Amino acid sequence: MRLVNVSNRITIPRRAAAPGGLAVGVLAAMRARGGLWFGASGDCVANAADITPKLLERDRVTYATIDVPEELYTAYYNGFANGTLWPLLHSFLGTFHYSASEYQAYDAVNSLFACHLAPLLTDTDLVWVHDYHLLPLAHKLHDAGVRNRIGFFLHIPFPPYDVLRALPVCPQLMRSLLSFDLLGFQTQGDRLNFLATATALWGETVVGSDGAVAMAGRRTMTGVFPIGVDVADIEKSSAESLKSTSVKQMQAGLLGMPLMIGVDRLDYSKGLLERFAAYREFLEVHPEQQRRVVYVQIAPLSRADVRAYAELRAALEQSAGRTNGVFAATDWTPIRYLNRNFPRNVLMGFFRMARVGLVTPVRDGMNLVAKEFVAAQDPDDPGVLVLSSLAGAAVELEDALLVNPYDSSAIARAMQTALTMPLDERRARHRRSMQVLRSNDIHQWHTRFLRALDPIGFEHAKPRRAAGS
Ligand code: ADQ
Repeated sequence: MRLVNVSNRITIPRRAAAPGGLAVGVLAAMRARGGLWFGASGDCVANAADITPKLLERDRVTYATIDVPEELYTAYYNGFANGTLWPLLHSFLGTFHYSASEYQAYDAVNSLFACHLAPLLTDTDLVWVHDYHLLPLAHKLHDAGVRNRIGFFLHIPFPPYDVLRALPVCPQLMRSLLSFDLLGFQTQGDRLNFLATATALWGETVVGSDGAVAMAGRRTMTGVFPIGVDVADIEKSSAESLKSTSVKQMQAGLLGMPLMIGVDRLDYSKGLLERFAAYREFLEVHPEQQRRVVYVQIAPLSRADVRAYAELRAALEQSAGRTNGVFAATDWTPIRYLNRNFPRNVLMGFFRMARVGLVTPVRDGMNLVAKEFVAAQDPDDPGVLVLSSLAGAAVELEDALLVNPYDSSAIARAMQTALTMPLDERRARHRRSMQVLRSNDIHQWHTRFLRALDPIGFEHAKPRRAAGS
């Protein structure tokens, strides 16, 4: 059995990739199992007729990419995927828009994916499709004659039907999801929203007591597979990278002050404006903390061509500038706001030296940063995680300081609690959280999903661990 992962973009070795949780998770599965990873290259081709997949073999993984015509890709990616589905699935109806032509482009790019992936498949391949960019892909693969088992994992939330039905093509997309053999969700809440939508559209009889949806002779299983992190790898790399130049520079810049850190793609779902407001309130309510703490917010630009993201970027710069204007001293900058990527091991080193991790999305499927922050801590002197109760990670990380991300006073209080928490309590919370992370790490995530997708094929294909994975 060969694993075939399909995602909008893929992480090609030695090419700089934008950070993102999906790529981190899929890369771990590919490193452990080998196989084929198929997606768009990010480069353009003049005509769809000229597309030929480019293949690259590295360490038992075949990376296959296609170039997509620019106009089509923009309407698919910036338009329907990130202007329509991303806000809708995160329940942001105010940011959501719909355009029939963008939906057509989305549908057409899914057809292109299917038409170029189908010839690369063999009969025994297990196909695993990732995320909202590719909802119709199994349907398109069936049209192209593919009969393999195909699973789908949604990395982001699945909203209630009352939100989803704002989308004019909701019934078509829901229907095409039933071409998958298995649908995986981050939390039970997401799965139940999906099943309630199926019931609303097609009646109660389509949903079985085991959570499978049966329609027109097909049966689609559903399951909950919360994504995890590579705990052992993060423990090791976070400790080792304390010796790296970037981490030492950060340490020196703290001048002995505790570090509060936030690391998020620059996205309106991550609650950054609310977090900046909470930090301002924290400095007002606790003037004794002024010049006693450093807040570093790392937020690499993401989807910069989508209007809502450009607007958010401007608003964040204004907000950070206002806080620094009001509170900065000649020897202290209240917010250090960095729009750039860092190598993964350096980021884990930053987490390890931080006293407080701020992860306060207003909505998030899971949030890997929350789990990475916990895994990176020194167990003898661990930092404290302040975590949004509206992130999927809050289901597992009950020992974080859970906050409502819209409540700036609650976040400000949690910042103070975290900074003043006694060592014993920090250690106890960290120990319990680590047990949770270890019992559901990244290897268990892909193992559980693939076993559910094909129990028989799975038992015949043993994973391998690549060096360093
Ligand atoms: P994302 O929305 O991208 O993921 P998240 O889960 O936090 O969010 O993953 C981001 C990843 O990028 C983390 O591994 C983080 O370390 C990395 N990263 C962030 N900023 C970085 C920087 N400046 N430099 C380098 N790396 C950086 C989507 C969903 C989430 C879900 C994941 C995985 O939105 O809810 O958890 O997929 O399923």
